[in-house]
Amino acid sequence: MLNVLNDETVNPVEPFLRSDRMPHIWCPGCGIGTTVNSFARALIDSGIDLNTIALVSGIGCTGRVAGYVKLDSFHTTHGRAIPFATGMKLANPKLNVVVYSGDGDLSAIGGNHLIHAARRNIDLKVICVNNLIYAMTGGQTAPTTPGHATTSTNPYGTFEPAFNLPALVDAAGAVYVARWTTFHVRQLARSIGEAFKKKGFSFIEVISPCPTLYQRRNKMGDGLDTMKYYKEASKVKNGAPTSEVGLTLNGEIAVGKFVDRDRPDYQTMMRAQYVESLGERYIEVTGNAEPEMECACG
Ligand SMILES: Cc1ncc(C[n+]2csc(CCOP(=O)(O)OP(=O)(O)O)c2C)c(N)n1
Ligand code: SF4
Ligand SMILES: [Mg+2]
Repeated sequence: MLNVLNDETVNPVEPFLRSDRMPHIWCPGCGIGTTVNSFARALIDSGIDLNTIALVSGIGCTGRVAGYVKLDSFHTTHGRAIPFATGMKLANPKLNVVVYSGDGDLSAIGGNHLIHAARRNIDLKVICVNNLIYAMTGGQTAPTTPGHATTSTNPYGTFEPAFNLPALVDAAGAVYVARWTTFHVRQLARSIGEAFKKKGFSFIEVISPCPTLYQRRNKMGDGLDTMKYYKEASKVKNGAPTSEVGLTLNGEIAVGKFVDRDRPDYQTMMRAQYVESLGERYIEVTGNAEPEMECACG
């Protein structure tokens, strides 16, 4: 891997991808691939042992990330990436478990898992690509779709109040909450690196274009027009109260690190409770960071 990273003729991100799966399914101008680039940069910069990473996706255009990264990765059922990831973390606490999925997968069908994983402070790094709709299935309204947006299920405009995801996970107890857009590639990579250093439930929202379904229906132009909108409409508001960072159809996008707090994670609390009640009878599951087989990333 190191030789490849020093080879200027190879894109440094390439070793993190399953090139045999290319071309990928994402449309021109889609933001999901950009987020993968930032994720790979974060892995390079943090120097994290790739053998310790398990990446879990649900279903959706974003869910396809699991199939393209050269890591131990799992493409699970719709809405179930977090419970799957929780099981892995409990069985092998030494793993760095990343959940990489879409806004619909994580906050609609998977919404309960999201809030309870945050409440329990399970040590997971959640990267939520928020394109404000269910893209893969045709651009239906999601819990994140801003009011007045046009979608395939609300052709005359949406009218439901949308979730403000940073506020939701903050209220539930997440220890790290940040939001960037696909314009903020470096900041996103830095945030992912920070999340790897935190113990507990970390949530990074990435606002990302779906030019094919969301931008087109809402007359917002193509992928490049959306980058210009993200650049102009974003305001860095580190530490902003998450109740104030909700999104609107064409308005300001508050970005930055909103929450960075410390509290004991689920397994620390579990250990303390069981040691108190069971004493020496408590046998802890410590896990194993050594691969039983060499991982695909070689
Ligand atoms: C149990 C179940 N219900 C519904 C679906 C259909 N479905 C697949 S992906 C998806 C929405 C995904 O939206 P999101 O997570 O936002 O991903 P995106 O495609 O926008 O990246 C839905 C409803 C499914 N696969 N399984
Ligand atoms: S439908 Fe939208 S989210 Fe899915 S790949 Fe195309 S642009 Fe990306
Ligand atoms: Mg979506």
